[in-house]
Amino acid sequence: MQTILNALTKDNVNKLPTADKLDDSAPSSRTPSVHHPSLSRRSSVSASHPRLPDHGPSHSVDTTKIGQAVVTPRKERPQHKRSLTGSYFPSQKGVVGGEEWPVGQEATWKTALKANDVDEDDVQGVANTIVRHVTTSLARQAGNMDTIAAYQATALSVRDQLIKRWNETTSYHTARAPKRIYYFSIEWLIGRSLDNAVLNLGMKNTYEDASRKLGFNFEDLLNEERDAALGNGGLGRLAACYIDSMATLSLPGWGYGLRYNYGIFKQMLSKTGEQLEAPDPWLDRENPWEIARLDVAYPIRFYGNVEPVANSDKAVWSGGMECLAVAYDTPIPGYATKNCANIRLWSAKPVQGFDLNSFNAGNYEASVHASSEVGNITQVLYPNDNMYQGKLLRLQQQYLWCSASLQDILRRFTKLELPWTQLPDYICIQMNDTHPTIVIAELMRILIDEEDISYDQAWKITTKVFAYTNHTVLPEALEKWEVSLFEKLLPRHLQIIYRINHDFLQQVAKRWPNDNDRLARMSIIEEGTPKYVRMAYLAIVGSFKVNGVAELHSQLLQATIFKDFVEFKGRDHFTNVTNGITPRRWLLQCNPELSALITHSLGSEAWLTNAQLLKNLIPMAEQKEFRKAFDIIKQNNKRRLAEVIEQELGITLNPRSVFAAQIKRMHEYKRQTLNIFAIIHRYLEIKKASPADRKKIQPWTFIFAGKAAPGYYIAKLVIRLIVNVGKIVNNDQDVGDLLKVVFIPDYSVSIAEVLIPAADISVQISTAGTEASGTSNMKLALNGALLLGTVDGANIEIAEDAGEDQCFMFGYLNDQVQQVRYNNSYNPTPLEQRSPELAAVFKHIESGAFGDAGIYDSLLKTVYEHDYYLVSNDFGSYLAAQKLVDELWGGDPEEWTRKAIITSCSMGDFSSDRSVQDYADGIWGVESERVPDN
Ligand code: NBG
Repeated sequence: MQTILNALTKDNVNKLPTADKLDDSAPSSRTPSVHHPSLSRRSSVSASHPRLPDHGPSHSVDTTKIGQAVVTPRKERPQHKRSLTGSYFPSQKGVVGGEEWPVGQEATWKTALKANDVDEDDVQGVANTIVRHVTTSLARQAGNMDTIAAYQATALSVRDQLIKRWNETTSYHTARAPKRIYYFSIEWLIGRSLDNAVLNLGMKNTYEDASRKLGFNFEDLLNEERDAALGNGGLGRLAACYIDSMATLSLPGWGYGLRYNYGIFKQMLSKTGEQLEAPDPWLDRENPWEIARLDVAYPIRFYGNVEPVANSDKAVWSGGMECLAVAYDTPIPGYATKNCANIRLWSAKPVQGFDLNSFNAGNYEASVHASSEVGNITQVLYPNDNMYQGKLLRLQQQYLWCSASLQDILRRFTKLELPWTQLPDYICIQMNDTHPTIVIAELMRILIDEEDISYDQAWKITTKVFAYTNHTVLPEALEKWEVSLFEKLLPRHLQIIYRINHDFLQQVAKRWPNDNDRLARMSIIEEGTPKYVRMAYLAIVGSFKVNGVAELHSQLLQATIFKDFVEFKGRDHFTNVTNGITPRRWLLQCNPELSALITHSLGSEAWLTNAQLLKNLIPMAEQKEFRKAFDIIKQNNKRRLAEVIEQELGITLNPRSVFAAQIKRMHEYKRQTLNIFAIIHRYLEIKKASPADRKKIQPWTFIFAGKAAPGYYIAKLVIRLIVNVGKIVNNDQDVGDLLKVVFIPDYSVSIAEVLIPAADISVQISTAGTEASGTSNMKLALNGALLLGTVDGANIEIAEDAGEDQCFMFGYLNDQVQQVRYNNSYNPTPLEQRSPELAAVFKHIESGAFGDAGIYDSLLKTVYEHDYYLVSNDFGSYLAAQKLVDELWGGDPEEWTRKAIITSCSMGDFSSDRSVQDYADGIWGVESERVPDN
């Protein structure tokens, strides 16, 4: 960190005000102290997963019994076709993994099973399976084929491979009964699956050959796939990277989520640059990656009445509306392992196809109406990122998802026939943000009301099962539900939450007698009109571990929004796990040439499962030949992107310009504003320059991509400004190749895969203290983009690992932000004073240069007044950092490439394998359970 700070003090990088310009109360240190010992992402804390005190380690799985029957023999039970875990061959004799063949003739089964086996490099065998799907699943013939059909048949063939592994993994884990991790995420931003699946299976070449021999180019097939876009941004993509790593690390675990009929909206732009939103009916064409489990369905209740049961903690919840949650599985293959994880997504279905009462009354229309109301629950993903919206339907989504997932998990657990007290020895549930927090109350309800466990015992069990990851400190993103809404929809859960809060506050009061302020601050129920349930507080109280997603963020959580809880629960309750990204998708898949260079130079593919090996390539940065190879790859990737942009948007790019990418959701805190205002500044400078001076100016291409929440007016205005600046700048003869501004509409995982390998500069410029981590910063750095960023989120750790010399850091530090913000609001100075350059930019916008003067008034006003995100305060410093980029780009291209290589090869610690292993060791207490190779 120290060296980052040294770099920051260089006059030309950072025009930070000196301490005396700030109020005395401003902290004098500019060092965000991110080195609390318990906060290191590298600390693989010794397993601290909970075990109930009355059940010592002797009750954990006995590893010497591996491969043998589960400890407790199962009782005789009626025969069933297969278990709800999806295991093919459940034991019928009361012993999981028993010796006896379960159904029919063993030899016939085994021969049939073998007949479907295909070797990894058997091109004809793979072609056979593809053609089988063409003729059977799709009912087509060779003369009646197009690329869509070829894609679908190929995907189904790959899916066969996945299902085989899925079955083996499930059977193996069922037999071994290890502790399992369940990752609850309301968003799964998977993107496409075909390329990733064949790479992880190690069968890409085989599939390429087979499809070529069948008359199709594999690349064309890949492009037929529609993204599975069940997420808004970083949070949903993180879940997708983590499940890839869970599979790759052979951890026993599943993801749980919702099967929305509509993913994140499709973004289009109007002629005047406004964002338009269209639905994304991604399931319109069949989704070959999912397996419908129509037999795995759980009842879910909403509304209704609660009757207490006398002399007990129990209550009976009845009436209201019942529906079903039906399971759909998406197998997720690990890399270089047979293990296959699963994402189980729920779809809401009516209990019956019609409402019998209405039917009897002859009211056919009403009976159908009731079904469509239920179907609405899983209709659409809420399109908000880092923004909370308290809609009833959203709470319905959350409860349906949590209740169904928990019923599924508990069903699996009850098969082991162990006492409930051992639940925490067998399952851990990781809550990806507060969206699944209701699951805490749901487990309490099931244990108390359905399993006859006392409240106190239930609470003891429950608080050892859950861990909670916080992803934001932004107040507008913290979930709190109106009590009245909760009471209507989930009356029993509200009672349980009241009881949890009551007991919790009693303990607080005991510790801090007469501190009513503290009680009000810490209460899970926010008093007022209306009253709210604070979900983050419930998550903290009901979990055994809480983590943030980067060192600074974890530290801020503890120092600010969760400070009282740190005092109450102790520091050990809180920890950090810095986010990570999967190197399989974000290097192997998206940047095949760079991957090949790395594999060639390291002499093996081991880096794909041990990303730390990348650092062995750092010395290669000193070799001219290697630099040349690296540079050629970057040029190729830039050309590829330029071609796509030319084709799709008609903008011609200069591949020799600096490609600077800011690709993320549109949000004020991420400050696309700062970037577009700096672009306008650059534009004005070019216009002012003489022809001779223009020759000295370095060429830049600024690339933006990202969606704005449909109701986020200011964010949408920023898109409009970017698009309209592009229209003017890109067509200005004076500017030529020196500056291009591109807004790529409808950002998606697939677009990211083309953009990221082509970037020279990674623009990560959030106001310090606002971006919890960021993950595009990791993806871009891994692909050799240099970091142009603020001292925020994971930027800090990236700069530490790559070395600050490789990065261009600027801007106010977190400790200073409060004070500057206060001054902006309460001791405001005119914009001209805060930043004359920015004032000139605003004048130009107001002159109508980018559309009618006035359109952007409300956007500019956010900076003129209050400037909550410090755009004006950081503007000069941002320009200065860009100037350094100019100098390096124009002055020393070899040095640039050297820095790019060092950056890329220093990103080993940002592999999601490292993050997930940290969770497994430090929080979940689960171990690898690798399916044997044969
Ligand atoms: C986002 C943060 C990002 C972070 C991702 C994944 C939410 C609520 N938070 O900085 O803004 O990288 O989570 O942790 O979506």
